[in-house]
Amino acid sequence: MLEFNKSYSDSKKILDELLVGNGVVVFRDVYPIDQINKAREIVNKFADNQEQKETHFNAEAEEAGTIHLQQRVWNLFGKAKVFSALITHDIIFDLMTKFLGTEFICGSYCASRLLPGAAGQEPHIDYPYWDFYNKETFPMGLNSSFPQNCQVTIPLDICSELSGATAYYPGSQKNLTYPNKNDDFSNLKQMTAVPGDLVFFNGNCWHGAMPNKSDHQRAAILIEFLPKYVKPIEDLVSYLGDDFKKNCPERIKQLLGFNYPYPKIMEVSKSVNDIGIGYKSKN
Ligand SMILES: O=C(O)CCC(=O)C(=O)O
Ligand SMILES: [Fe+2]
Repeated sequence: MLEFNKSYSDSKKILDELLVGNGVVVFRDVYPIDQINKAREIVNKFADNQEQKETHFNAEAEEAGTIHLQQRVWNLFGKAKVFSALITHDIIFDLMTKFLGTEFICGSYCASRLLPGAAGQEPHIDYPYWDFYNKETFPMGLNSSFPQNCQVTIPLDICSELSGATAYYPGSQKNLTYPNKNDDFSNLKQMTAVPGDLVFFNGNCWHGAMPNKSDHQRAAILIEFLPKYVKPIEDLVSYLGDDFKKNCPERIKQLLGFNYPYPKIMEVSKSVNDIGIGYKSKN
């Protein structure tokens, strides 16, 4: 796993590692520990008190009757201000702007908490290909030559081999396929990281939460970033009140997709003609 600190200079090396290298990069010591602890406290409060929410890639845990040990807290924008601060970090905006385009958006913002005894997830790839096992529902010739996703993990607890740090299969993102039981998973690595770190990985890289065999919880924030034109998995906008939407910072507006107005109700839209570069008329 390539490691950097906050003062990296070569973003091309980082983005190449995500696209055509091992698929995972970690930044050490990015967030102050009290900011992470604040986020952790809120995630724990919700995870402790809410009903079990939708999760995914957990068929084995469901069968074993331990799915309640793998918890999700969704809609982090709506939970507390600290989550807006974490997601708008300059490193995230610098790298995602280059990787996914200047109007990249957030497609999901949640926390994943594994309690001791949690079974972990099956190996998978992330959105927009998370149901790529239904290959016939995707366009012909689809490949991973350019990014349409980037995942970010912000550990809230120690993510160790024992506590179920997310596993990944280095380089598997280069060939867009959905992993299955006949694949060779022997070269499995884990995204080991501690609170304060910031992990990026290519969602096409085979990965999944591992079993938590430790005696402590393993919570991590999971963020899905997408180019502006991909339909997100989580409806982040409907959760939020007008007050939040009007008063949130520009970066949050971008993340919520407000800068890209589609689908638009064209029939009632005012008469505008603002798409196109105007080859002749504007010269
Ligand atoms: O919690 C984790 O370690 C990974 C979760 C994940 O990959 C997912 O839910 O798509
Ligand atoms: Fe995933």
